[in-house]
Amino acid sequence: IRSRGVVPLIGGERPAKSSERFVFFRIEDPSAFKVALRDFKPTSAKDVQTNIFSICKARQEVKLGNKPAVERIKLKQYLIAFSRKGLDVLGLEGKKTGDVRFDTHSMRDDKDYLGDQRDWLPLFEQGFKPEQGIDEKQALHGVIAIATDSKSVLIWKIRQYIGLLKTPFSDDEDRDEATNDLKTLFGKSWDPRGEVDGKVRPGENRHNEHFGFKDGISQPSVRGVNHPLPGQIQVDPGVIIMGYDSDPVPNREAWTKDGTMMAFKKLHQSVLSWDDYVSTNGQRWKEFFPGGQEAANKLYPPLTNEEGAQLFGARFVGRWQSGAPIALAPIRDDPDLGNDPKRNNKFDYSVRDVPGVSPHEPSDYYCPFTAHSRKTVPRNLDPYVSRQYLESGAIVRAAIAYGPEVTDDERKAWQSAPATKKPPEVERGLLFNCYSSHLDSGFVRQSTGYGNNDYFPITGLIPVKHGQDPIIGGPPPKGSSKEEKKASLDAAPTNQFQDGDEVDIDLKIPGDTLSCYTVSGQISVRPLTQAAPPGADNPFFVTSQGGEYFFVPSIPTLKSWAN
Ligand code: N7H
Repeated sequence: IRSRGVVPLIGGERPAKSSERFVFFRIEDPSAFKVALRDFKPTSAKDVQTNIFSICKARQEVKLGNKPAVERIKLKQYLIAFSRKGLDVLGLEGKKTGDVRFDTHSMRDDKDYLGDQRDWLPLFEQGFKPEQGIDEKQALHGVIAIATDSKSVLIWKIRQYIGLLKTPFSDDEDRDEATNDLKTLFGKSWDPRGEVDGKVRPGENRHNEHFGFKDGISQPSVRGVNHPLPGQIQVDPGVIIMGYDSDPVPNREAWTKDGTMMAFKKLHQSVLSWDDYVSTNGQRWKEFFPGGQEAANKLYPPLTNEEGAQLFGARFVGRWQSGAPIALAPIRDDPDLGNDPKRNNKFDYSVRDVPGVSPHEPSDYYCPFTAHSRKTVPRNLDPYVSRQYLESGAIVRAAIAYGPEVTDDERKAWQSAPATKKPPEVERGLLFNCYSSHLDSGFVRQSTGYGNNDYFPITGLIPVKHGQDPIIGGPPPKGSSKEEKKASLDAAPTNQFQDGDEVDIDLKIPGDTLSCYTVSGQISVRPLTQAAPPGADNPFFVTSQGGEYFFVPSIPTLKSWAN
């Protein structure tokens, strides 16, 4: 898997990247494109591991006082992936990947279904006509991701002493150089339609996304490929890579083996609105304190308003900004826990130490059911949902932040504007991308079956309305015209179902007849007191700007396409 698969990150390894560019393209001359493919070298998962190893080794040498073998490590890593239209153009029309969604839909077809509430960027909208679907002459055919990282081993040592955290070399230059090389290589055979650039945040925020939370902590560990860290969720290889154990699609065509599906989404984050919402509501910390008001009154010292705001934000995410899970640190942040990879995934949301709370039932005593990381990976829903079903929904995430840091001037201007006339927020957020062998089991299930589903996680025999995921939630708009959709969102941005509706929640693993079952029943609505999603006047803080589904071929398959 490691040397054949091009997934740039498998289970739990941090990607060696400081900067990443996604070049979205159309293939203009398929034969010439295939000739160029001969000289295109995608980076294998094994290469990524070797790169990380060489950085660690050089740093170790410096630590021991030896001269490192290399003084500057420049990494340029590439991944190529194709949309369904792109595969067709390459001559694979009629050849199915086996992923029915990918074979029959572009992400644009699923815009409403995924709950994307606002207009997309023209790059991802290109030529889409609601009645006819994607315009063949405009559709994106593929993407090349270029991830760069430039590290000076010696300067890193000096930085350790003087605490200088700025990157001394520009990863952007390497990225631009790599883009130019690609443009020369593919020449007139392609039309690069748009570039979307991501960059890790500077200094101590390097591993944080724009709301300030450490990202990339929890990844599935692939059985037989890597050693799991304590508590890390383990999945069979076929959940992530096509053609192995637990691949939900039986009898895939041979060319898909070692490939994977990638879902890309550009997600805008309203950082100032988030900060404001969290700090305003943080003062109410006693209302959502584990154990209730009585326990909150006994806490000594009580939380400051700032700590209350941090707790409020942490209950939205399921982790503190440091990465510490609130399931283990429910009241105050614990940065040592957040930074310790051997402990920061060692939990499964069971509550074992509270009298009156059953350790054998899902409980939201410490962590709300709606917290983003719990919605997307509930870890344990015994006895209601099988572990096998939860495992089958795993994705490998490889997101990177984009956009500038918030400046003091921007913050001041935003804060001083009246509530009804806030200036639009600067374009910044997350270039989300993830991998799994099957879109409906992974990305799509997490978005629609989990994030946008008020009734997930299943916590009893009768569905209970917990609410939307406050980070990625947002129900599909109602109505058919643009105006109707907008009106429905403005009127009720958080309600997908009405009180008293009948719901069916399908817990079926495709291709598996043993563990299929459906929970259905009448809704019992519960007040959303725990960590209520933003209200009508404060819509969701993450807005999708568009994206696409891509198939990432294995290196041998890619080479077999080259002329
Ligand atoms: Fe999420 N955030 O900063 O709030 N996410 N996410 N995500 N996310 C996670 O464990 C975030 C998005 C998952 O195993 C953390 O790495 C933001 C989408 C999954 O415990 C944080 C955005 C989807 C996990 C964030 C965003 C997911 C996860 C905790 C968009 C899937 C692992 C750190 C702007 C469709 C859960 C960590 C587990 C964790 C944030 C998007 C899925 C901090 C800001 C679109 C599976």
